Amino acid sequence: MKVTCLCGGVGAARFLQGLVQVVDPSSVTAIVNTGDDIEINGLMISPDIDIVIYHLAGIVDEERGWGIKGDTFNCLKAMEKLNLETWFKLGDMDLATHIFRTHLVRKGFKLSEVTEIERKAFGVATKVIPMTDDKVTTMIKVDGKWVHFQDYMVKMACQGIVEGVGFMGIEKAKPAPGVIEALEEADVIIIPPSNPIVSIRPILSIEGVKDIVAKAEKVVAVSPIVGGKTIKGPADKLMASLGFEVSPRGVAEVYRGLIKYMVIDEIDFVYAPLIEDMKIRVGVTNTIMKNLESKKALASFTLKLALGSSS
Ligand code: FO1
Repeated sequence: MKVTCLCGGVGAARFLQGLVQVVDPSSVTAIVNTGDDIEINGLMISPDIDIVIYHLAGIVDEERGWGIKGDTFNCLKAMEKLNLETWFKLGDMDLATHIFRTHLVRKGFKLSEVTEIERKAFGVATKVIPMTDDKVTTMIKVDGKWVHFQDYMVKMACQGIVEGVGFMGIEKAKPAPGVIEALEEADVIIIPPSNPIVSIRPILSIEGVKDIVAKAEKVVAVSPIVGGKTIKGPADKLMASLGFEVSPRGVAEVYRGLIKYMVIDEIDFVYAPLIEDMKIRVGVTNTIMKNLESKKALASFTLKLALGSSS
């Protein structure tokens, strides 16, 4: 069985940790958002790719959800003295990944090629593919001014009134090698609990992706909104500011016409019939991924809902 996931950062990565326990890890492909990518101090950072790889490699700082467990920040302290940008916390070990990526891209490697080397170096069996090798940048309009997504999320701590979201470069971006094949060959396409606005929309906006997803039978999303808010990140704020209800029904609205199944949390059970009215079959379960057991249970439940059999 082949499983393809459309992934943002932490929520998707935690889901993948469970998924690779219930299916063969090498049968899973993660297509990862690159709209959050940013260049800082000349280094190319691909946060969602690293978050997914670090989780699958078992080396992530679980508490933060990003970076490497036990990492130190000595280089960052030294950078401060040199007046370099230090608002984005790059750990010493994490920096090696960004130096490696920047070095290879400057030598002419594509981001997808670098990512393939990276995941093998970290011993990850699951295929990890950036959504595109082209530059796409998620921009947020806050209080009348367009800023990079990381500026909004990290530097500004999601403060201010969001008036718009845009994906710079998306019109010209081509799917990275393997993206279309992974979607076409998938027995099931999963949208894990990622930010529907800034993590999944960019992937769906890449040429050809939305059409394949819309035509596929087995497409299941897990709601990242639980009890009216997100577990991590600004999905709730961004959905509200774009006029979507901050609920599983609002998430279903973002994915309308694309998903056939949806997993929602027990706390949101009242939304089940409302989402079923949108011709989306709903499964209700605990979606809070506290430990490996709950991650496995959620992955198993999600597969079962879409495939109709135990996995
Ligand atoms: N998120 C933060 O909130 N603060 C940080 O300083 C930060 C640094 C960072 C470094 C490397 C990396 O791969 C991710 C990092 N993140 C940080 C996470 C990242 O900003 C977001 O969680 C994702 O872009 C959204 O998925």
